[in-house]
Amino acid sequence: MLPVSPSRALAVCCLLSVVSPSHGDILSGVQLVTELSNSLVPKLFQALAPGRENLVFSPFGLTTNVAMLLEAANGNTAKEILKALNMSPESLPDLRTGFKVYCDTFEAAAENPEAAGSFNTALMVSSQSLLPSYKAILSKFYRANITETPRFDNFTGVHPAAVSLELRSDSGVMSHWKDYDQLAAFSFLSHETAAPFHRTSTDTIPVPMVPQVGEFRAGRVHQLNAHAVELPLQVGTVTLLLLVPDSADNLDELLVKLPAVSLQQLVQEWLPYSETSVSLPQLTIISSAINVTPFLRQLGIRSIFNATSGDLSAATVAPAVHVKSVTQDAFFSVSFTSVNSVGSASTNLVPKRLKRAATNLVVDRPFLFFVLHRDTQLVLLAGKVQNPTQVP
Ligand SMILES: *[C@@H]1O[C@H](CO)[C@@H](O)[C@H](O)[C@H]1NC(C)=O
Ligand SMILES: *[C@@H]1O[C@H](CO)[C@@H](O)[C@H](O)[C@H]1NC(C)=O
Ligand SMILES: CC(=O)N[C@H]1CO[C@H](CO)[C@@H](O)[C@@H]1O
Repeated sequence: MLPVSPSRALAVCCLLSVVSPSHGDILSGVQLVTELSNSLVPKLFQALAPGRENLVFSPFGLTTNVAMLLEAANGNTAKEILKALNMSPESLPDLRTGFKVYCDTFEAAAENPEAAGSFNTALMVSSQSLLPSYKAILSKFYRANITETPRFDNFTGVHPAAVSLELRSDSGVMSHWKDYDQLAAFSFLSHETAAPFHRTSTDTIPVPMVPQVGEFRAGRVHQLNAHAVELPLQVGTVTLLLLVPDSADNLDELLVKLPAVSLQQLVQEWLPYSETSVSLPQLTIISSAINVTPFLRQLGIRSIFNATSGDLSAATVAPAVHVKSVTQDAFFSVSFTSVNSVGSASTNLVPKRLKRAATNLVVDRPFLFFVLHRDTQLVLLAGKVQNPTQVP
């Protein structure tokens, strides 16, 4: 293969994107966004998991907000963000293409009544009007919802010189299990509806369990000392990956080992399809409102928060601009039809589903979950469950 210099690749890429992105550009854009976003997952767990029993967050929502800030930044502020993301400035066209493809995909999925209940939005509130060129980029590539709330100095009637930006993402998936009607029938016949859940090796609580049976990607991942299974959801664009440590005390170890593993590789290469039976706690509602501002500072993105040192001149001509906060709302819920509502007609579906399972997993200890884009393993949502009985 001929070596292609980065600058030449960029020139070709920009030429093509004037027409429309080629298949290759789309693939590399999607791969860039997937890697960038998924690389934040272990770091977000490290930062957010301590002190929270149950947690859900959206790495993709955060990555979208950070990319919107990168688009706003110039000079050293842009360099600081690129360094934190481990990204070269030449990748910006790929980044835009990747976000546009994902935003289009999630938007199309949200319009499909089957998938209603899956949403992902990036929002920005500015205390002054923003440059039209910046707003055009945000709406074209990031589908951002921009709110401008111009304030005036009421002595002089002019805009105050200082501008503040607030960024937020709002991501959630609310779904039935796939084929939930048939699973309810299975559960009616043979499933234990409650099981002891080991919150720690010494603390056990009884929790209601949901059965899943089928041909799933599943297996033990020795690199993580954990079991993994990918479960289908009725919202077809995403799947649910569970990582269950070997014992109740191994969750912290799992979090430490997570950075060494690519979820793409884990799902596509390490988990063979096999006849699988899983019992897991009902994930009725898990939701978090999280201030990710401290996380971004920790990542090395600092000057945007300081009106003196930050350069956000691509977003506004105001002499002093700073980011007030970056927050996110994340939500996950899987509803399950009560066993009592199963009609007798559906019980004849059961024999086919009672094949002997090669893998048998009872999720009776703290675990991690990931809502993944089905085809690329982009993590839309990630989280942990340590106390399944906790209701918000
Ligand atoms: C944009 O956000 C505002 C404030 O959250 C909301 O009221 C509005 O409906 C949103 N617009 C769109 C198009 O999503
Ligand atoms: C903001 O940046 C200026 C100039 O670099 C620096 O002097 C000041 O201490 C910073 N303020 C904060 C709160 O970090
Ligand atoms: C609170 C208040 O008086 N706000 C006014 C400040 O000035 C602007 C522009 O002159 C008005 O639109 C606001 O109503």
